[in-house]
Amino acid sequence: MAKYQEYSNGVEPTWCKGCGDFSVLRSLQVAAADLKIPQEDLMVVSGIGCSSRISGYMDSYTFHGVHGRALPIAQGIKLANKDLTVIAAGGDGDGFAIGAGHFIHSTKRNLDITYIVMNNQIYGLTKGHASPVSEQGFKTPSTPQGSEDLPLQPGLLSLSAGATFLAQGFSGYQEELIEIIKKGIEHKGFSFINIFSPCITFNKTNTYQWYRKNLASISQEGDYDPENYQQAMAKLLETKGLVTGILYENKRIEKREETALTKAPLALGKAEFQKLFQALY
Ligand SMILES: Cc1ncc(C[n+]2csc(CCOP(=O)(O)OP(=O)(O)O)c2C)c(N)n1
Ligand code: SF4
Repeated sequence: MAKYQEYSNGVEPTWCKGCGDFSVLRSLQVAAADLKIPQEDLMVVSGIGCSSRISGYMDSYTFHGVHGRALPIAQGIKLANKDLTVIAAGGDGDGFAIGAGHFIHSTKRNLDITYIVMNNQIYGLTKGHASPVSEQGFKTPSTPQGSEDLPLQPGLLSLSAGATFLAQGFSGYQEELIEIIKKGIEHKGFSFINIFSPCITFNKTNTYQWYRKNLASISQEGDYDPENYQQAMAKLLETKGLVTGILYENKRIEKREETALTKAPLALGKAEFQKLFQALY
């Protein structure tokens, strides 16, 4: 039986004590252990930000990329070796600002990748700028009079881009979070998991207490059907996105076979070479 400790490289996270990302890291390790994913078959790719440091604490294959680019890197890795379990991870700035285009197109492309966003509704690493999901009126050094923009809703964005798996979790609800991550990894397609993960240092509004008070959970709702797209949309609109659980899963989608480049022959065979030669000359 695999243990979650096997997925830890023993490096002590530099996150502030109490940061929600500790819980996400542990949940990912427990999920990997429960699913018995061999460490050599697990790839964790991240962008840049406090949350993106998560790849630096995993004992698996990892890639700490550049800001906003976890998803293109993850997709390249998955196409090269489809036998890997590929997890992409990062913050709300990474995924919904600079990386927003990649988020939409990765959703649409639906490769079998799990995308974990640690959403603290702020830029933590750069010391508290407003992010695209910060609330209207949110005061930060970059928005001293309060953010004028309406917050983007990642769940609605993902559903409209053609999501086949959408879930939301909260660092403070670890049991639910572990189950969600496991289901996301098991889903054959692009799984988006938006996790409310408080930044205790810079975001004094969206705290653990605030989320506990404001988040609803659909995990306990007996009549909620995750295969119902309209219901998922309605739930997100009704709760303004403040809801946890598996909101939508489309299992009916037929997946195209991805050819693993690592499995393809490196050299051209004689027949292919002749065909190519004839086409050129
Ligand atoms: C191309 C580029 N632009 C900007 C930055 C500066 N930068 C680093 S992290 C970051 C945002 C961090 O916020 P988020 O992704 O939400 O992660 P968090 O730190 O909150 O976990 C920014 C703007 C950068 N490193 N690279
Ligand atoms: S600054 Fe915020 S997001 Fe970054 S480690 Fe500290 S609590 Fe976490």
